[in-house]
Amino acid sequence: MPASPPPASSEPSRRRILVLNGPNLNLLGQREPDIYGHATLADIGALLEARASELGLRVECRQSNHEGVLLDWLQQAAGEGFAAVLLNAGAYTHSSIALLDAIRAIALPVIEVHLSDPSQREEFRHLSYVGMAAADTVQGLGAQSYVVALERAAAL
Ligand code: CA2
Repeated sequence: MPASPPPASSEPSRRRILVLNGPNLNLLGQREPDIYGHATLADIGALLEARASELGLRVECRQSNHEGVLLDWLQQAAGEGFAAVLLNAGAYTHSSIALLDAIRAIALPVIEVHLSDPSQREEFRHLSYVGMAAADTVQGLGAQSYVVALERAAAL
């Protein structure tokens, strides 16, 4: 009797988490290290991949300076098979009712992430439209905010 074929992959399928970064976060590590730290977005991606592997997850990191692109990625996330989204919307956090609506509209949990603690900064950063719809918020821990947010996503 012929041997049955091996499974397509010996690795059990791992839940995928989408990490979205908004405007100017591509500049991380180059300016304002006193506020945002020295880690680049690539460094944060590497940190997340290492922790995701320990947690049995996979991460995919994206960045855009365009509000509409962030909206498209949020709307497509469930269809692309992601289980949750970590979102640092940058300054759109404080201005985008469109992001608030999108987070409310999609079926996936979205965890708001910030490197700094906006509540301890200028008054105009105290309002978060993203936070009004997000399942959770992690802020003020520098690059570690993303890692803690990933751990929260794993626990969901
Ligand atoms: O603390 C955060 O993660 C923020 O989302 C960062 C945003 C800011 O508008 C939010 O209030 C809080 C700004 C990101 C800009 O990133 C830069 C990185 C390097 C140099 C300049 C800006």
